[in-house]
Amino acid sequence: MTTIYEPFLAKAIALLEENLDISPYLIPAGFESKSAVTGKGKREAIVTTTSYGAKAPKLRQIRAAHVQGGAALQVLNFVIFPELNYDLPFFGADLVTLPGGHLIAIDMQPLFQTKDYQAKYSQPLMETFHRYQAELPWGGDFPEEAQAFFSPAFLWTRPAETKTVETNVFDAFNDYLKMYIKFVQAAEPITDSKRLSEIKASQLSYARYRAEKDPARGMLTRFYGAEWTEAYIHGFLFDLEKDARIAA
Ligand code: DBV
Repeated sequence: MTTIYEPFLAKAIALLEENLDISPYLIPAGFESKSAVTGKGKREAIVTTTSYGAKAPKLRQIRAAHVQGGAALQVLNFVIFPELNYDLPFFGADLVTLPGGHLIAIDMQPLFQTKDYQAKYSQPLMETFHRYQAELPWGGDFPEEAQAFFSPAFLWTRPAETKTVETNVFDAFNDYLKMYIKFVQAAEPITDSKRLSEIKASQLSYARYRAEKDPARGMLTRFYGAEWTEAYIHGFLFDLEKDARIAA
């Protein structure tokens, strides 16, 4: 049986393969797939988390974590981290289905909250954003401290119907990723050393924030234990600090 976010991941990989020069990104041993049994008696279920990893000439890491634990527990967290010599935003999608409902976050997360940066990387998305916002209204409650990391085109919504995820959210995810690929194709390397150090600082701050505040930490820890979860978060999901070029 296909699960709700499988078509999203398949489409993302297809778009990336068609448009960019994709190659594999090494997934550390033990993180390719992880399963655990949860619940007791009739509620017993297997929860499996699988990883996808790729890279491209301008993209340091393209990675997904796909959690599958039955109809009421499905997550696709998909993030693209550009190379440090490009001013490209991050592509971030958090597609979450829990017993309480669906929670959807899709954005191109900015390196800088400046007018110039928004004109370059958010403005071109605003028409798409407004088109989807009619069907996918603002999801409410949102951690204040996270706001610094989002763009004006941040789609944050809690669809009541699964059908909405399969149609509107699927289309929005595709349109955002297609636009992101265009940005990648147009991006020119940054050579100015001051700008390069600003990019590095911003990338680090983003990766550290995401690792520290990962909303999946509690869930993953319950399923797979703290040791595996911390290793997965720091060693694969948000691994920038482990990159040799950062350590150097
Ligand atoms: N979120 C991740 C990773 C996940 C993941 C790596 C491997 O960053 C899943 C899985 N997100 C996940 C889960 C929940 C959320 C919630 C399981 C539900 C947590 C729960 O209710 O127990 C966007 N995701 C959230 C929330 C936000 C985001 C704001 C609600 C958190 C809260 O209310 O405190 N994730 C967050 C974000 C981006 C993102 C800022 C950027 C696009 O990917």
